[in-house]
Amino acid sequence: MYQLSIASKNYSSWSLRPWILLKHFNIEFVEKNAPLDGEQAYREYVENGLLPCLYDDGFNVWDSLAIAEFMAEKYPKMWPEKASARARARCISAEMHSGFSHLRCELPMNIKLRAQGGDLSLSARQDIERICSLWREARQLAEAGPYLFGAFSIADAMYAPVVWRLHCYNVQLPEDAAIYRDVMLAHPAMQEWERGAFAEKLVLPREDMLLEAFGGRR
Ligand SMILES: N[C@@H](CCC(=O)N[C@@H](CS)C(=O)NCC(=O)O)C(=O)O
Repeated sequence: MYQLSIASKNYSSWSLRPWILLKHFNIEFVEKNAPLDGEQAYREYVENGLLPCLYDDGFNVWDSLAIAEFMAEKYPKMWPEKASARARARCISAEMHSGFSHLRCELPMNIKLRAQGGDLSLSARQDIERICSLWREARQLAEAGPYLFGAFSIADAMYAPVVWRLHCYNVQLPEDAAIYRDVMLAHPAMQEWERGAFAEKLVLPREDMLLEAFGGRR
């Protein structure tokens, strides 16, 4: 049985990616939750101190994208079937993994937050525009299905935390991006993750700063 060690459901964008992937593909796993307290508490879970980490019979695989690739070797349907769509899905997953730092920084994942909306920097707005255009291009390549490339793939798992950020900070989106956001928000695993986030007690100090900047409640 796989074991997936994850951090806070409210705050850990990286943890959501492999979690939703395993859930979507109905892969059984034991979930281990670690606190997200800024301490080195994760060292007991994974050697680089960062979560998520997947254990397969004692063999550990860390980093959300590496976990996804590891699983895709066993479940090839995790990437789109058509070579061009598969290549593009890898491009946009890699871009998500290494980019969008302004969006990440200004709108940190906080699933319990329901902000009224606030001013974003030009760089963060450019990140969002880029994401919307990547989603649009993906949908143009998509086969049947409502997800980025039709059927749910690793690309959707990689962008799942962005969907929460756009939703929780009430970011206004073009119509096609809003449709995709809502498809993802309706995914049963996204809703299960949200219930898990609401059940958590942990509140990080930076929350008050965010509420001040964006208005709203948690
Ligand atoms: N690139 C890594 C990032 C993992 C990461 O930064 N995880 C955060 C939780 S969201 C963490 O473990 N932080 C603990 C710390 O910084 O001490 C991945 O994709 O898994």
